Amino acid sequence: MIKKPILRVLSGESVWPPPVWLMRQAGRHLPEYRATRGVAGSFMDLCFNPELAAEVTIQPVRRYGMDGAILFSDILIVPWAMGQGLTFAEGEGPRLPPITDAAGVDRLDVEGAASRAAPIMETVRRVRARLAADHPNTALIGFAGSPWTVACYMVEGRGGGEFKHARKLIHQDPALFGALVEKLEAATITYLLAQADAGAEALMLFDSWAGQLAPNAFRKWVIEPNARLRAALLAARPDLPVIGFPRLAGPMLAEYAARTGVQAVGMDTAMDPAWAVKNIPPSIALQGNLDPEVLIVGGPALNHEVKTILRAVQGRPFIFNLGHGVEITTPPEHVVELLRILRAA
Ligand code: 1CP
Repeated sequence: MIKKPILRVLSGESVWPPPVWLMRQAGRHLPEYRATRGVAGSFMDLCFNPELAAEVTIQPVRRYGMDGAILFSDILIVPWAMGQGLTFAEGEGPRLPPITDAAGVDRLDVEGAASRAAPIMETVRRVRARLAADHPNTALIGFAGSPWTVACYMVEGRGGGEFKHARKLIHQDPALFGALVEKLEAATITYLLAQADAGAEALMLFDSWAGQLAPNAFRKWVIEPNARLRAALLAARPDLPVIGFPRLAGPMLAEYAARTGVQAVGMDTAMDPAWAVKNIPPSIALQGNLDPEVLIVGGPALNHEVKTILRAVQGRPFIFNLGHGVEITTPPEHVVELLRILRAA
């Protein structure tokens, strides 16, 4: 059997034209997503409805012919499964009761998390079966948030991007923050291995807020936890590739790539692909990094920006993606145009 293009890249091969998928491809820019979401009810209802979650995972594959299907779920499912409350207020993003002390960390239930996350594994099984039947070249990508990024939400109680409480806590009470990360790591390993058992063919670790940290804090709270996660996954599933995405890491991306053991690194919008080609070990694949705003604009700008990225990474194991998630206002025709440009490369 011929290996799927994304899995070939993740095993170190340069595949050209490069395979493609987009972060947040299964979201609100698609009318069929909004329709399914309307049937499901809330965002959490959709995440925990395996039939509808499998449907929205497949939607961008069906419409665009993506090489990757990203599991429809969220990075905040792990804290929810550990017993921290979670709601998504419409139009306002996630809300969690913030963890501020040792009692809050003690209450987190690592052992019970797996059974609470079981419906997500049913989604994975259904998607994998449907890909096998209808889209045999598309790889199913499972994911979790990395400990630093998920802990940011757990401590802050909400999103928004600054996470000043978490950034203070790592200096005020590193032992408390370390205890939180330790529990989060344990639950995340179990959660990711369950996805692999259910049929995920590659895993992605989203560290969206990695770029908040100074270099030493980045080493301690981004590189070390992701390296430990990677090692635990490797011990249990030696052939399962992992993509790491420490967003806005800047030059720390090189150290992350060299030390975590991931098979690919995601480049955010601000990363220069030519810099990454020079500074990331050549055995590690690159993924990224078109500015999501360019996909909204389309036309000659889209063509020019895509070709600039392709020129920089040609010859490398490379997966095309955006530098961050697809924006809600992205016209689906522009995604079709993007795939046309890539397939002709
Ligand atoms: O109303 C809706 O439909 C909810 C919007 C939404 C969606 C579509 C949220 C709430 N999460 C998701 C799905 C999601 N989130 C996926 C699977 C679908 C896909 O990618 O196609 C994935 C992989 C994520 C990952 C995720 N969630 C990240 C990491 C990637 C990134 O964007 O940086 C983060 C930071 C989250 C938290 C989150 N979930 C949802 C929102 C609005 C947010 C951001 C909150 C904030 O502003 O900090």
